[in-house]
Amino acid sequence: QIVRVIGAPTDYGANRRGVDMGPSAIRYAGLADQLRAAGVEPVEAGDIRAPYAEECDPETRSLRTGTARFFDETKAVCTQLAETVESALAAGELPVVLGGDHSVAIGSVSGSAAASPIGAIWFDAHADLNTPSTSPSGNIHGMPLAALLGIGEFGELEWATAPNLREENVVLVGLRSADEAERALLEERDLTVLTMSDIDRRGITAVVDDALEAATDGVDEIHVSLDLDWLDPTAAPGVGTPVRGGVTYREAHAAMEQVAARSAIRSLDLVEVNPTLDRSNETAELATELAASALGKRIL
Ligand code: DIR
Ligand code: MN
Ligand code: MN
Ligand code: MN
Repeated sequence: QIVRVIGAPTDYGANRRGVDMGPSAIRYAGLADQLRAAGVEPVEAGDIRAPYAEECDPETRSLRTGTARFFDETKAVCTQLAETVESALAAGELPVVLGGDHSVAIGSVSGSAAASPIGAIWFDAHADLNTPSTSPSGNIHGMPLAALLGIGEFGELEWATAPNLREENVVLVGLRSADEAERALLEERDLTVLTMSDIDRRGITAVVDDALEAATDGVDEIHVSLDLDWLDPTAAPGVGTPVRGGVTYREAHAAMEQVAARSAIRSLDLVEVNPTLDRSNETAELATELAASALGKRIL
């Protein structure tokens, strides 16, 4: 299996944070070697062109009534990324997208779902279900799932939605921070939510079993979106929005190994690694290890 490694070095949060250095940090941490250890063959595609925040026009920051900062830049990056992911899949490769902030998932998932239906598992402390009008921050990294599902203002934006992704096949795992509008959405919609409390009560294996079952109901393959803030900050300090009470290092590996065992993974994101906040590139290393587990690396 050829794995196409695609960098998407965005950092379009409220203040420039440094998450745009994620792709470089993850490569430097030894992603290619880890992937080879997983028995796949990495091919480096380089980075999608993403202008630095300082190059961008500060006036391009709002969409209709609400706010989505760096909307135009995010659209440009995600459109290119979607095309790159789609052509990797057409060539029989498995795309691994290195963020960048989580807004890049709008591109990776829409590219991944372009040709045929797919499920998605969001391993994340957050729900990423805000829209420009509900977002408390205006940061698009808190909106990618809403965009892909065409929720709110995103319904009119063809580039941002993934019609081949049904919400019945979307699963959030490890949620522990949701804004008010996100809670309301989760009440009324058909996404599956498995929170940290579910993991506390039932254990990671039972929870990931349920996640895989829901995500693959009626579809053959899944996209895995791994926001490194899914893990507890003690294991993954190099992220922009850490939330205490996340999964442990070992739970994260167990989850990824379980995903690999189902061998239904079509594409993978590794996002929100921020080297400026990290401890000697530990979070980037963790991202490479988890990618290897998700793609089939085993202890024996
Ligand atoms: C928050 C934080 N819900 C927001 N979201 C984050 O800004 O919309 N997502 N950090 O990863
Ligand atoms: Mn996220
Ligand atoms: Mn998050
Ligand atoms: Mn985020």
